[in-house]
Amino acid sequence: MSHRLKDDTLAALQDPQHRIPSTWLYDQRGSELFEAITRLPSYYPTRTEISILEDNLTDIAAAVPAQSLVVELGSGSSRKTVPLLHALRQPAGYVPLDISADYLAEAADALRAQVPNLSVQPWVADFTRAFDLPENLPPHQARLGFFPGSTIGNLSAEHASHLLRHCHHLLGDGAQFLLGIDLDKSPDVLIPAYDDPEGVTAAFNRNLLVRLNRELDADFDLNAFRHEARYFADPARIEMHLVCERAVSVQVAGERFELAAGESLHTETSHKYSVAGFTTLAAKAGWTLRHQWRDAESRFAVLLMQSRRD
Ligand code: AVI
Repeated sequence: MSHRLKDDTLAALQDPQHRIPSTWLYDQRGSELFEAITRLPSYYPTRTEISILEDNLTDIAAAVPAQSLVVELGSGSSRKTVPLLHALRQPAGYVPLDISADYLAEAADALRAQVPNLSVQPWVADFTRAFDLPENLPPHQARLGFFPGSTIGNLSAEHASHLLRHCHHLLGDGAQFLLGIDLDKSPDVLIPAYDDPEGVTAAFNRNLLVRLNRELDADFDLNAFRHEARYFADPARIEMHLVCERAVSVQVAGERFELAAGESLHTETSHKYSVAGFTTLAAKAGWTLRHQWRDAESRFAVLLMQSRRD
């Protein structure tokens, strides 16, 4: 039994907000369902970011110093990382960071096969907390942080700013950071992205209850919970909830909780930024915006930021 999962879940059930950190959505099945989400017609962020990267690879490569070491937060979606590594001028190496050692090793092997002759140094790290880089890095001219997928949007503004500050320190002088952010837009586009007609996001969200039943010896009745995506304008965000359709009594890790009809478990927040708003947040953490690339409808932005000396 994971103590952190247990502590986070019990704390969420004891607190009136019932907020469970979204990292717990990603067990094996959750990761597979998320991968399926990224291919849904209504989930625009992944394909939009890929096409922004593809359309601007030459400009991106020109703006990044030759012999940069690429440090990716997350073990990499080869759909984004491989074209970037191919486009960059003599990348010095690639360091993917991920919390899951198994997933990381698999992804690193797949990448080695697609980008031969590149030093690939997978590194197990939880980037939602303070982390280090390996010591024996290959020689390089500068470091490029790469954080695609708008995953930074799943952090609170406070955590996002800690992470940006930590990366500023870790990547060092002359570093750059290439990062994807999802932009605020009409709920008519956002809600279907997080509540698709195929029901994949609902299954992704409900899978958390399957995980809690399995790993915390809980007895959530899956049929009593409905997936809901809620849009809020200030700060702009989507929240995913599991709403109780009726009063529920549930046992988790030996403790019993009563949930009333209409109460919900808040399982994820996905912040939607403006480039100006994100630039202000990043500036406080030592980063200056150098370039931005967007799609024609301004749904998503890829930002290249430069580290500023403090
Ligand atoms: C991983 N992350 C950027 C996704 C998002 O859009 O916030 C997670 C997700 N949740 C539901 N659909 C996708």
